[in-house]
Amino acid sequence: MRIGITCYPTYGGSGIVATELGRELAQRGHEIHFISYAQPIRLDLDQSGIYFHEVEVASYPLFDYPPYALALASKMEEVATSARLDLLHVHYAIPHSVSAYLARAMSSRRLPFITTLHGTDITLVGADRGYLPITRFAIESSDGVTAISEYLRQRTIAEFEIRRPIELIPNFVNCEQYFRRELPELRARFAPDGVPILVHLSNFRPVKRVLDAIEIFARIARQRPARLLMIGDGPERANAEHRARCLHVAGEVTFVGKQDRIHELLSISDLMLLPSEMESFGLAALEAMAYKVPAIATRVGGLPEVIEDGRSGLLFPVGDIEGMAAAALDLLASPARLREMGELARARADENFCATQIIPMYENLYLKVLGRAAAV
Ligand code: GMT
Repeated sequence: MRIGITCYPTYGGSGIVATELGRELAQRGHEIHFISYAQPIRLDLDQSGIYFHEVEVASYPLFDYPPYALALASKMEEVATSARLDLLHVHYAIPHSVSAYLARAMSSRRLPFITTLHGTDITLVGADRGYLPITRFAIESSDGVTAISEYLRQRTIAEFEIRRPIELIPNFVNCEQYFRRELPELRARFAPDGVPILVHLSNFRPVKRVLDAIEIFARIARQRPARLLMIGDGPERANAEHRARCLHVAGEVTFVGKQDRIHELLSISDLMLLPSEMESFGLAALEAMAYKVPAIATRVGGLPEVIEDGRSGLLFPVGDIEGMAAAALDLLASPARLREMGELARARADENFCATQIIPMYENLYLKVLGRAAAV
């Protein structure tokens, strides 16, 4: 199939899922055309079957807000015609599904579109009264809709009063490429004295409660030597650095910024801290689990669908800094239990979230939307 994929190209779960999906689909022989305002991070244009089309948003003194959604719609239609796309698959409802709706209406060829809901497009942005009606309209108008967790599926149906079917297709990792490597030199660079390494990976937005990660770590570091790797960047980074200084752990916390090397950094980590206010899925936790790094996370959104509490990780109420710190200290004091939890985390990823299981679900949906397969 020839598929146009649109996503936010910046550092964020939905863009990563869309990019990985495109890469997997291209490997399976499909032709994938990314359409966005910038090349998505993690996208390798040298991979056969992958193309990138940049959306340029012309400005004009009259425009306080350049109309990206319209420029995107025009580009989608143009690419669909020139590359003879079978369908569009947009990630994150706003504004991508509205642009796809316009492209479909403009196109002289049949151009169905699928919307994948990722989380904040429903829970924060879409729930805003200013966006709710258009989000609901775009969801109802899509030819196929998927949500990345059962939590998000149910919440979308309830809050947006959606009457059409929404399919659950969970996020995934490539289980062949995502595996723990032994990297003693790199590990020694971050933890020279062989102490355990905790890790936080996010876009440092307020919803991630990055300061809680620092608070939790400070309580751990008061009791035992440890290091914290902070991977990612975003609005809360300066506050997090400041809090680390205030809590006298700046020397033990390394902010590495946005990273392409997460394979290596997760390989040298022992335990993830993911104290988010909300996660519709928690891709960072799944990626860590593939590297045998269990997460201490919050019992919110779709996280309980990813992490089995007490088995492949531990779940706590939002803001329970003391509870999360105590649990981390217990685990670090028992390397055998930590190792076992890491193994179970990997097994959970293997059994439920490998690309080999998930990509065919998308392919089946594409065929269904194209009318080439019997409706399920
Ligand atoms: O969490 C963010 O701020 C980024 C956001 C996105 O759309 O890029 O992440 C959402 O999608 C990810 C991929 O499906 C999920 O793993 C995240 O849980 C979800 N974030 C939230 O629901 C807050």
